[in-house]
Amino acid sequence: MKTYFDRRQLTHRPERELHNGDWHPHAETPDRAEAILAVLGEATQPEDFGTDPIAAIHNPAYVDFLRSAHSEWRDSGRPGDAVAYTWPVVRRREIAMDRIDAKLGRYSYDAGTPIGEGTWSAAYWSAQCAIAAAADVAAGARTAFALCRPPGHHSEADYFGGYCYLNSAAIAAQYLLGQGRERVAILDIDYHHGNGTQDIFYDRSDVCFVSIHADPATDYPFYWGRSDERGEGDGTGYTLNLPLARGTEIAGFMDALETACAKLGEWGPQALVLSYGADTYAGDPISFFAIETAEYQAIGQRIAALGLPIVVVMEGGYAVEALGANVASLLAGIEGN
Ligand code: SP5
Ligand code: ZN
Repeated sequence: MKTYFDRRQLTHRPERELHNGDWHPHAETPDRAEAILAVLGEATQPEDFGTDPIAAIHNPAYVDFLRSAHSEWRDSGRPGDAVAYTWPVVRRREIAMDRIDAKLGRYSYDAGTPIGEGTWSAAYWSAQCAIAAAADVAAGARTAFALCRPPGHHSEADYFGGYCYLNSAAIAAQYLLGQGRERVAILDIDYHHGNGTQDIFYDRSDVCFVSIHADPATDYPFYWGRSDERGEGDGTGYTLNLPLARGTEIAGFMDALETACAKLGEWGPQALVLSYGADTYAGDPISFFAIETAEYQAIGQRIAALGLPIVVVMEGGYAVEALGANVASLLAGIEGN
């Protein structure tokens, strides 16, 4: 299976995140990607598909904001990463905003997602990896792996958050639709609910979003991912959330995966985008499931048994020392090993 990665993705180096009332070293580090590359061996640099596939998902004002946010921050005299500190929670409306601080809050929903000098470039090339992998699958490849970093699934059409800026999985799914697929499924197995992806497709019936994740009653992103969120309008029934308790081991995870695969099999998509977070790993420093390295292979095998072409998009996973092996294990299962 081809792996897509671009070295410019390493230029995003967030310094810290707000958690438990204090600033902590940021969990989403460039060495995550290096660790995966070290195990997979080689990667192909994606071609540049430009901003059109990104604009098919993200709002133009948001994309412009992301592109210039850090230079506006710097020009306003502030050092380091740009971080939001106030959010328009109620009666938000489209008003003209000049202050970078106002824009940061308008286009985000948490204080864990800083924008640095390299963030736009890294997010852009992360999205290009997903598009390149989707283009391979559209051209007939059975599988392709987009080593996306920064991740994407918490990012909505006009929001960043949860370490995510551009929603690579959503961009890949939309790209496949543009290449003549009528029904594309997204299966999200990151520890955290993929609220951005869910929101983007919530009222649509051409993309079915199925997610297995930690119960938002106990875990980030808290406000989304409950089992009664099933889509709206035309999209009613095309969102399926399968929240699991902290401490879930492989058996409980496989039960949920069976339910997820039954739903997808019934619907009959023509391609699958897999949002893969390895933060379900037992040793993950910020998460609380208990999947072991070798067990990702069984997860991959079950997903491959759907018999669909698969674009694998990397999301979270913060146990850097085990990350390469966890990715390799899942990909081996997907490849039918
Ligand atoms: C893509 C993805 O997995 N995003 C996860 C975002 C989770 N954000 C909240 C986590 C808070 C824990 N922060 C601990 C910092 C330790 N350095
Ligand atoms: Zn996650």
